Amino acid sequence: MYHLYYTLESSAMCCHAALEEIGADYKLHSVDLLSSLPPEYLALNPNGKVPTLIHERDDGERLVLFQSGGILLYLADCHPEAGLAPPPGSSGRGLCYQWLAFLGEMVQQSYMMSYYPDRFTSNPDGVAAIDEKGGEWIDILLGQVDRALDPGPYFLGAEFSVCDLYLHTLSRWTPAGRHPFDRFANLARCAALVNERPAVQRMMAVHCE
Ligand SMILES: N[C@@H](CCC(=O)N[C@@H](CS)C(=O)NCC(=O)O)C(=O)O
Repeated sequence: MYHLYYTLESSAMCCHAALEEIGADYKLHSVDLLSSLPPEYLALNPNGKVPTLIHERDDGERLVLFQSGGILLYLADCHPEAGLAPPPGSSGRGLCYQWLAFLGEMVQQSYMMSYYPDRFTSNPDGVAAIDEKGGEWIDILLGQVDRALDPGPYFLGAEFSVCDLYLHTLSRWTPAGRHPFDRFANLARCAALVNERPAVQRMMAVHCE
């Protein structure tokens, strides 16, 4: 049994979609990021972020995981029959590690600079410049991903993987129309393709009713 701690339209979307792809038994637990988080949640995820996954394993262990990239790979490993990642040791798996790390460490961080610029400086006069720089980085990095998705349609060519679920989640991060994905044809095509998957549609029905 899995427990996913989530907030609507957050990084948890890709993990939620992966649970749907697998057809696993899971429960959703809503986390209110706008209120101060209870100590019980901070004990699970000391960063005070979502997602957090708890896996009550068949061997009796209760595993707690945070960071969506790690959660996605763990789920892919526990359920190889779902075909969410190429086998460990394959070249496809290497690329899967690369792109998940790139999306999490680089692309997501540039979004953070743009949406939470005050977190990157103690100088109030520097906030606008960090937001601007974040936007520049988003363009540079999404451009790189767009080239990697040519010819695609997925990160790993013809083979769908958890990298595409992560990308689909990032494609939703366009508050007030900022940094829209449709400037990048291959990105937009990949996100649209992922969006059509029945499992992703079930996840979207919860997050974006
Ligand atoms: N790289 C992390 C990022 C998690 C993250 O930043 N989640 C956001 C929601 S999309 C969050 O919890 N934000 C609350 C905050 O930063 O205070 C992951 O993918 O799990």
